[in-house]
Amino acid sequence: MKTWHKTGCVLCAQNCGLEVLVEDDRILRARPDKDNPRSQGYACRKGLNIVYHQYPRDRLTTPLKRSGNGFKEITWDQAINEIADKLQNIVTQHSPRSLAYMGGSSQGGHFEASFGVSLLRAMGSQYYYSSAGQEFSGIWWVLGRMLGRQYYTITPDEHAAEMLVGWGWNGMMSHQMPQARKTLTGFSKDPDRLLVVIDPRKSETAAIADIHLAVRPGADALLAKAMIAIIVQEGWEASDYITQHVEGWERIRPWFADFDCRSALDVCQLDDALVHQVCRLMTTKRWCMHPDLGIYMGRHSTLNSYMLNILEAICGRLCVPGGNIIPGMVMPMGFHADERSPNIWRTAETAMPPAAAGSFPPNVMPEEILADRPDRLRAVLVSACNPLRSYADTRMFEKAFDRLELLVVNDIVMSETARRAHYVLPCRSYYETWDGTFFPWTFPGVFFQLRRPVVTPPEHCLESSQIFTRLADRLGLIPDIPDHIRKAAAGDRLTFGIHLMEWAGKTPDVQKRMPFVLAKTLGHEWNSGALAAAWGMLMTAPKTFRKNAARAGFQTGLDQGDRIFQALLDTPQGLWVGKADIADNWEAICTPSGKIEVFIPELAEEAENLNAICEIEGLKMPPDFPLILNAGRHMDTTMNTLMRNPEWNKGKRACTIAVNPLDADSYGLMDGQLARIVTKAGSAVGELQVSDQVRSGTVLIPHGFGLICEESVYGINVNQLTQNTHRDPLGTPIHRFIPCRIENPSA
Ligand SMILES: Nc1nc2c(c(=O)[nH]1)N[C@H]1C(S)=C(S)[C@@H](COP(=O)(O)OP(=O)(O)OC[C@H]3O[C@@H](n4cnc5c(=O)[nH]c(N)nc54)[C@H](O)[C@@H]3O)O[C@H]1N2
Ligand SMILES: Nc1nc2c(c(=O)[nH]1)N[C@H]1C(S)=C(S)[C@@H](COP(=O)(O)OP(=O)(O)OC[C@H]3O[C@@H](n4cnc5c(=O)[nH]c(N)nc54)[C@H](O)[C@@H]3O)O[C@H]1N2
Ligand code: SF4
Ligand SMILES: [Mo]
Repeated sequence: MKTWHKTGCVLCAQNCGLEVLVEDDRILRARPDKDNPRSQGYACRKGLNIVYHQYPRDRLTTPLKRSGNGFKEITWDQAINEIADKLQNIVTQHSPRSLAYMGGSSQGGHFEASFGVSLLRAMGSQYYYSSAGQEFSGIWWVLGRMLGRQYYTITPDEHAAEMLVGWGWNGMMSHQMPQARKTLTGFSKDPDRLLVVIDPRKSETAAIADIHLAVRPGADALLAKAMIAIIVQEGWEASDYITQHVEGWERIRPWFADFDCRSALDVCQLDDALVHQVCRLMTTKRWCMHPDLGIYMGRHSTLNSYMLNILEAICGRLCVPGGNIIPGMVMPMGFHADERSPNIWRTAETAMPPAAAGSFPPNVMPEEILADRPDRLRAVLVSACNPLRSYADTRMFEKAFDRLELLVVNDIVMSETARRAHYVLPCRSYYETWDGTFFPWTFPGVFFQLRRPVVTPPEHCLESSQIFTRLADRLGLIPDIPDHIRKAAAGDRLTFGIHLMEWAGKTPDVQKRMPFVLAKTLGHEWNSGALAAAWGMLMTAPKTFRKNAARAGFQTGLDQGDRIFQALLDTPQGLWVGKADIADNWEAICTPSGKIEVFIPELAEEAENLNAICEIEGLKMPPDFPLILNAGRHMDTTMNTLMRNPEWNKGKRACTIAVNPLDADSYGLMDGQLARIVTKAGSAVGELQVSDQVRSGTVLIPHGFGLICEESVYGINVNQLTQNTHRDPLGTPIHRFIPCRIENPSA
């Protein structure tokens, strides 16, 4: 019998609602779920092709151990025993600093992170690396300084805005906002609303914009400084708002008061009048901004974020309706890892702080492994990520991983990283187990969907949560759980909760090991550590969420979390679990002054000195690499490394080296022929695409290719062209500004 099941897309952070048709325990196809309150029947081509993700050709079904050049199948007991012993030896012999966990930021599964981080912490290490550390280190660090918390991701409140500014964001292809295409075309078509796009090229989003500022690649910080300066020089800033809510403006105002805007805009290759027009709109309209990888992975990453936030602050657009707001969230995405605190570790070799709300940037990991020091990294637990394709500089990562004494990979497939591991552990896919949505994209509503298993996992597959729990157990890191607590787990959840809290109150370490305790009790009953962790998260949610939940109809009380949990179980399409209030934004700000702090001492010199003259130098390309590679184009045919079966793109031009017609002409290259791209890190040959979407002087290649499928490589692994050292001071890769050249391989 065929049955439709409600679930969600696990491919990107939007997690749009899907319904999947299941027959004989197999997903046949997917359609958008109209009942999902956040996505409301919206889904893109990728989500509709979810079967290709769920049924890859290289699915793992049993634990594997490296043996010579290949792998041999082993039992779970053997895998857990051997890995635990090795971990213990490495940490005892060297130091806890020799251990890292890399994972926890997949777009479909969120609960493993609390287990991975708990295991790491229980073994004495703070070295948690994640994908967030290669996207958001700069912006989250800046938010930590300006608003007081690194996880106060300022989300655009687009529904209440008259103008949406997409800066370095191609939402028509990458989404990154609920119902992105619908929202963007809505802005574009509505005569009363405006879409402004700041992007060097005519992206799919720029193409429908009311105003497109085609900024020179890498010149965003300079442009933002010029825009702030225009506003200051014209006297357009939001004075009342600044007086009331902003601290430090008088101190930094001189950076802009005499700034030479015209020369700066010349360097940015932008029209003075058009930029003035945008500045006027920014000081008269209700607007919000969506910056993205063009800014975060762009040249000057952290400085870009600083400048953009100052711009928003002086226009009075932070923490106001229709502006950029601190969203309501069930749980913060990490913690405030202020590197000035002596309790926060830096990396040993590169002295990098965990600026992305507690996670370190993957870019520094190869140096941390290859370092010549006793406390270098020696053991890495990788889970739900694929560093050997996703992170910069595959060759450096391979070299580093080959030096590890222990590399363990949890995955559903034999990924490129798994192929180099000592142990490969087979996981349940996100359609075979429980997990949830997490990203706070909406305001004032707070959305949550508890995704349930819709098909049975292969017999020997486990959740990463369960794997980490087994390891912690074998390592003796979980306190002995009394019988009455175990038994209570089979009964009423609230009674269990009361017993658990009573025991936790008088037993050391229980609080710190809570994910494991939950997994071994409720998780044992429910066959899911993730589901147990979801219950635990709701039961111990922070006060701000409890308040939001009460506004959404879940009255406060000891059982509030449990009632929300039950409602989520009863509502498979997801639910509004909270309603935020803008007034709480101002209370949330926890800087020393209690206001938005625009003076950041560490960035002051760079910000003050930024001008046309130094940027003319900084933007000059070396003679042997005259072009700029944008290593990471997002299209309907790309999805990180989550779609491994090339058939999903059959007949499509998925992975090309794209250039502008002018550049193709000048190099004597034709659409469809082979071209070679060369960077400092390496070279690759692929199909050339000639397209007006590419800005002259630049080259576009998607990421997420170079995947091995049935022993042949599919597409270009763009990270063989990137260097892990080509990065911002906080570790973010500068993937949008890589010096390169194009050659004719047959010449
Ligand atoms: N189809 C598809 N969608 C995805 C993904 C995917 O793999 N495929 N991945 C998801 C993930 S994990 C993420 S993080 C998001 C990323 O989503 P986006 O950040 O929207 O992705 P990009 O394509 O990098 O878009 C950034 C835009 O920045 C522009 N840009 C490049 N250089 C500069 C510059 O110097 N200045 C400015 N102002 N702009 C510049 C590019 O031309 C591009 O149009 O996408 C998500 N969605
Ligand atoms: N050059 C370049 N590189 C980039 C980017 C770029 O723009 N340019 N963008 C980057 C960005 S924004 C991001 S977010 C990263 C993403 O990089 P990664 O964090 O590596 O994410 P994915 O490619 O999604 O890889 C997820 C891995 O998880 C596995 N997986 C899927 N489901 C499960 C499961 O249920 N359990 C377990 N244990 N594993 C599972 C998949 O098989 C896959 O191997 O890549 C980035 N890499
Ligand atoms: S926008 Fe993202 S979550 Fe939605 S269907 Fe597409 S890939 Fe999936
Ligand atoms: Mo990402």
